[in-house]
Amino acid sequence: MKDDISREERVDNLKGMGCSRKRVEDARFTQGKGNYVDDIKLDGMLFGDFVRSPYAHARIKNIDTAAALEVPGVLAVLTAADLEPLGLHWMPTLAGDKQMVLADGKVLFQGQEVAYVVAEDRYATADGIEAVEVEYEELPVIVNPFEALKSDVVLREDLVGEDGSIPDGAHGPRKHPNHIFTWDAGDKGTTEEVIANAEVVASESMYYHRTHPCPLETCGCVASMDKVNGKLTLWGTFQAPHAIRTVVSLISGIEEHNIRVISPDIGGGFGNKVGAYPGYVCSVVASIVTGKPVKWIEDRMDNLMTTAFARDYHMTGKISATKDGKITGLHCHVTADHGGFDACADPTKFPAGFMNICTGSYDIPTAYLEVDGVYTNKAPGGVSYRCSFRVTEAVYFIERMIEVLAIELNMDAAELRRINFIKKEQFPYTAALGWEYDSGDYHTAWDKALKTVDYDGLRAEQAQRVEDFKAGKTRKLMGIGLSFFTEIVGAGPVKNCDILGLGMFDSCEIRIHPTGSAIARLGTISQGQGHATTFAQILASEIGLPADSITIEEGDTDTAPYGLGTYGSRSTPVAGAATAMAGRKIRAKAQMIAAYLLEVHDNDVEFDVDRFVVKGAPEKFKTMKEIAFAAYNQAIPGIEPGLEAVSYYDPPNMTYPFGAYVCVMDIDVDTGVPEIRRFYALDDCGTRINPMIIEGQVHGGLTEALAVALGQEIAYDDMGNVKTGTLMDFFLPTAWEVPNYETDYTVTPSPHHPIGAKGVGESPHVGGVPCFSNAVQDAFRPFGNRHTNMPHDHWRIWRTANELGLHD
Ligand code: PCD
Repeated sequence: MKDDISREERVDNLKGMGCSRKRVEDARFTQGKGNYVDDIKLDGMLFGDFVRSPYAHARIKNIDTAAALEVPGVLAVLTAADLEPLGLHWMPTLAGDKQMVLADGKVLFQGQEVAYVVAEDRYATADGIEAVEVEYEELPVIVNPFEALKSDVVLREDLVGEDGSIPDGAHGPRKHPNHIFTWDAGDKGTTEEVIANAEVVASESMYYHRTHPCPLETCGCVASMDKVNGKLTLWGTFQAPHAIRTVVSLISGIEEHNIRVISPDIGGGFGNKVGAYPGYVCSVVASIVTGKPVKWIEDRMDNLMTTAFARDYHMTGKISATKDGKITGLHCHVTADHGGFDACADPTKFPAGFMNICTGSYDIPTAYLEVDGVYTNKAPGGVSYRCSFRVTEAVYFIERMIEVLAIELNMDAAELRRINFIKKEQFPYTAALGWEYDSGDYHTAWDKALKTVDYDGLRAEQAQRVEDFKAGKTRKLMGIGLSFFTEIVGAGPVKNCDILGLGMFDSCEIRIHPTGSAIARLGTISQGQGHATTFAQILASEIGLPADSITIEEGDTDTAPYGLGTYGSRSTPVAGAATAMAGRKIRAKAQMIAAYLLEVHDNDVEFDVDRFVVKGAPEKFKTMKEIAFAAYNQAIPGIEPGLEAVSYYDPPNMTYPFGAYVCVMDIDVDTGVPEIRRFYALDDCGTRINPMIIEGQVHGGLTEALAVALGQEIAYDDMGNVKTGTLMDFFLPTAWEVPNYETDYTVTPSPHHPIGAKGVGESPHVGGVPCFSNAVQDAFRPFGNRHTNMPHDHWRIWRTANELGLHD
């Protein structure tokens, strides 16, 4: 048989890996046909919402719900006292701590959930909330973690013995009632010795402020208990639907097969939707109590003030080097502000996430990291924002330390990076703090970046600008921001990584239909990343059916295989690998079928794009479409009918994407307004599945980086009031602030991933924040600046200029 189309056309028809296939989900998103949790409307559905504390720290003297229950439409008001008999007034957090579902005796942060009002509609609920009377007795507030460790005020009375003793926490001994854990990594003795005897040492303290991912869609759920069949269905904004099912089962006692968790379309997750919130628990209880479906949807202020924050790390570092700039040691101490409950979503063994990637992209012989977690009167969380596991903090830390060391050495910061990079031939490379980097070629990426932006030319221009400024010819300074980052994404392996005991593998199940189309289901869940587009591309290349003929389904625990969800850029490294592996199982069976149909031995056929051909006789072949039909409709001796496969993939290691970023910025010293003239981003995420989607991911991550570096902040006053709880005060960049990004890439495949792919979603944020910050700091370097803290909003930039005497 002869084909009328060429091999290239056959490849193109598949729209497989490497193709900028248009996003299949956009047809519904752009036409308003998405189905988000608030679009779910069920018969008789009720609405629940919270009475929240106006105080950051207070004792609850009394809650009077009588008047609320009189409000027309109000059906129930839940308090901790109602949840207590069910054992649901507290819930476990992802970090091994426990958290109040509803205020039990006291509140620990502003906005904390005090009572849950259930009514016939949202308006009646709001009226009911107004009518609940809570008597508070104010307690002293602590918003500073350093003060918390010195204070006599005990925030978590539940964690102190009656005799005042301090029992161990989930991560070992605690040294003060407000202390959560000390966690360390590396060689303390050697590191301190190396630094004490070094030729050059640079020290710096920096604060990576508290911020929030602020997804377009806030968190919410609909709980529906079918008492007749004993089935609970829970729709919600869950980044990890299976984990939610298991946790709901464990804490409610409902058997897991009677719980169906569904994540419908999600309007951005960014880590905000990984954890479990009191709203989920209260909605489930309310549905069980009333026998009706109950919806809970946050408003914007609830979302900003009470759900998973990000960062809030106070970091102090020492970096040592030889006179010619070879780094010899790194020391880092972190005071981590976790708020009122430790609800960080880090793997169990890593209470400070992957902060121990803080040696960055450099060959540093010895290092030591120590992190102290602390309770304060702030909201819990610490999971989120385009970096689940504290990689952003780690990369910010090392990329600032490098800049400070460059100042100390009076050396160019690009050159300092170059001479310390881990070399290509050193991979796989074991870092001083324990990680094994899978692959990298940093020098190639760095050289490409510096050449593209004409780095030397930029430095010459900057020097001229400094002269002109000093001569009074301009009021604008020029900053060149550099950053080179190494990310760590794709948790598992199961042996290292679990969350609350749930091992971090992932899964894919494929069912090929007789006519040669397919459905694949995964344990992950897209929140906008485009999984329905890209996972079909992986399969198209693996099994030779067009991506357009493959449906990808995620997020329904009744149909999808068990998986740990989407965060930490783990979908491509873990579920993407599972997809390829399941595809290969399909291919192996298809090979046997093809051989049978072609009347040759299994080993005499080989896969070619969309078919199996007889080796040496390409005119003899069976297409995958034909094979699929035969799999169902032809009796083949020794082979059972059907064409399905499943893979549960436990990765041998994480993947280590990296990138080189350069930002060129002009700063008006009189207004403090920065103007981003150029932003160049080179990303290496190994094998690229969909270049267009990667570019979109980079644009999104950089824009969130710009936000965090240049203004976004969850700020508290001394009384624990959130000062930035609305979008009037919380900076969300728009097209107005966002520059034109130039994207670029190199490809260094992961050696252990079946298709060589690494994650990319988090990378631009991780690398972007230090790049924007370094640009601001670099503009002031010629005038004596060493370090100023983010966010670099207009007034802080102005203040830096002022402090450096540039307004005199
Ligand atoms: N890719 C390709 N290639 C490669 C890689 C990748 O193509 N090599 C693509 C994929 O397929 C997808 C994306 O890209 O689609 C992404 O991916 P990844 O990296 O793997 O990731 P994932 O897992 O999927 O996701 C996650 C991420 C995160 S983490 C975040 S934050 C964010 C990002 O993602 N989020 C979001 N991005 C995004 N986008 C959107 N639109 N939305 C959202 O929400 Mo976390 O941890 O959670 O914090």
